Amino acid sequence: MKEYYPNIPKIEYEGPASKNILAFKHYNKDEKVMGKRMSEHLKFAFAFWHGMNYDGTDMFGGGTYDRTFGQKESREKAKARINAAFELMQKTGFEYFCFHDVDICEPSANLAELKTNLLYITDYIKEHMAKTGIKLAWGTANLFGAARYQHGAATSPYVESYAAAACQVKNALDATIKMGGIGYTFWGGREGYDTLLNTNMEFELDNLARFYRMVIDYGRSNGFKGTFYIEPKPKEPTMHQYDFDVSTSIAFIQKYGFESDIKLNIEGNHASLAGHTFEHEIRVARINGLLGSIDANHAETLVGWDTDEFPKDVKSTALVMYEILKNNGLQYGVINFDSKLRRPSSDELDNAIGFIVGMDTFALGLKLAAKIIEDGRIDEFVRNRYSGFNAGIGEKIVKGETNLEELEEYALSLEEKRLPSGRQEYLNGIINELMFS
Ligand code: XUL
Ligand code: CO
Repeated sequence: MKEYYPNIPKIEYEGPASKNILAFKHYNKDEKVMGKRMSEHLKFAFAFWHGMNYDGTDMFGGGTYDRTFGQKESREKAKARINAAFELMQKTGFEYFCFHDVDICEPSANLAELKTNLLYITDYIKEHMAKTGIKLAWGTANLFGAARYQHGAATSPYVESYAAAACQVKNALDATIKMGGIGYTFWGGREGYDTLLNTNMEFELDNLARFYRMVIDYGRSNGFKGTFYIEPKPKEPTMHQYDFDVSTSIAFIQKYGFESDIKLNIEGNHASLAGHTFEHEIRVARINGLLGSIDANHAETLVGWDTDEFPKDVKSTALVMYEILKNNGLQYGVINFDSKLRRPSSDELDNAIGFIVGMDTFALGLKLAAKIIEDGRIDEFVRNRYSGFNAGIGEKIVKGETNLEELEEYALSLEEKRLPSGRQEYLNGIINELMFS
């Protein structure tokens, strides 16, 4: 079989002192952190769309890196892309991958062709999966690229678009089931609106729920035992998206009764676009028992759009991994590299370097999160902050054994006094200390 990346060796762990750009400095997959191997904590998944397809094209100019695999658009190119992807995944140590229907096939002129192409290519991918042991994390359908979704897919006012979306999701879910995926993602890039002046929001949301119900019923009756995820994003491409953030999505999940089938796939850059931190979104999902999977990337917060940068900020990955450790791991999902190269990063080594540095950033984050938990000062500080609710009137509040009259009486008996400090500066100092000790 042709080697696509002869200049990229199998990436090994060489330790923090290594200066080799093609080696892990911190991600040591068999090293144990809090009793579990790093690779169990960090189930990295490779995303076809950014890892293989995106060529650097932006609003102002064409591609800057070669993603042709030496072929013109054809089935041969689609196969070459699969070969190259599995080579790169093996060399960089991915154990999972994720796909959109259109990422893995040759271009399809219509839905019938897409169905045929998907059937063909998934047979081909399954051969690679069997040879390499690499597994499918999740699949999804691209319901945003084609003109037929210009007004939305499952929230379109046009039944033709709705049915087309149903057809695409049915086939993408069949492909996911066929390849043994552990999840299926709904990301609603066009599920939203640009102006309320032409939109029946209530009808669109009810229709979206009817759509998800049909997909879940179809999946369950065809042997899919995995988790469905909603991936929140507030905007882009649509002005206002219905899956705005985790809280909004949870309200939707609860309103339509999807709690037992749908969890959240949370993405770092989407969190920033919604005005939240990545760890905030994960915390909201986790305390509601709805943490599914994550899409790992970082925002460039100085610009207002989705830049999908490779993970680079250790403090952020530490706070993310802290949430994941507190959740006893990602029980329903993976850490998917929905991350892409900067346009000027056009050398053939850059993609591999992006993965190495991204994985190292998560490994450092995991170690720092474990240190924060083992050190215990931060958890203890938080516990103590609420200790007034452990006894007396506080305990009665928690147990639901008091009322406004009793609280009034208690409040009137108090003398005004200064409250304890929140000590944010001290807590920031602990993170710095643990980071560099
Ligand atoms: C878009 C995005 C998608 C989803 C899958 O911002 O993140 O690639 O992850 O459709
Ligand atoms: Co994503």
